[in-house]
Amino acid sequence: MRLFLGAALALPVAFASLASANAAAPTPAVSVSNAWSRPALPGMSTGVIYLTVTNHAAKPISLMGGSTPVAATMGLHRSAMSGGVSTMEMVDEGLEIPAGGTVKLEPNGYHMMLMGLKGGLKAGTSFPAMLGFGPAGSTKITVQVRATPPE
Ligand SMILES: [Cu+2]
Repeated sequence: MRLFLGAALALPVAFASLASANAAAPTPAVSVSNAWSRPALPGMSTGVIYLTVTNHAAKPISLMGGSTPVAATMGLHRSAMSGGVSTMEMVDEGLEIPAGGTVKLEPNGYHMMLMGLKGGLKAGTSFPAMLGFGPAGSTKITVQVRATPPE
């Protein structure tokens, strides 16, 4: 997985300023696997991405957000049960991945939320996306559209 430092990404200003303050820092050594999304019919406006991310660096990093050409916005969300109802919320502070640690974004937990889907997502196809990390760096991923989670 290639990593890009300072790639042009639509990320919050706070993240951008952190990134420039750490411009000399090494690119975070991150690998992403099992990135997948559920199928969506044309006309559906929202979708989700689940994935597994591993931080190979000696310092913690945070998954902050991202972007993809298939949707207007892509942000980090957390699902939770509230009074027996499943709800979800934006996670502005990011999701920390400990040094040497692996974190999974799975159904009923964290996910990347796609808003403003530009078309359907068909099972068996894939699409590109970019993940943004704090304090700096981003990585390009390929998301598989599938009806069931990868093994
Ligand atoms: Cu969501």
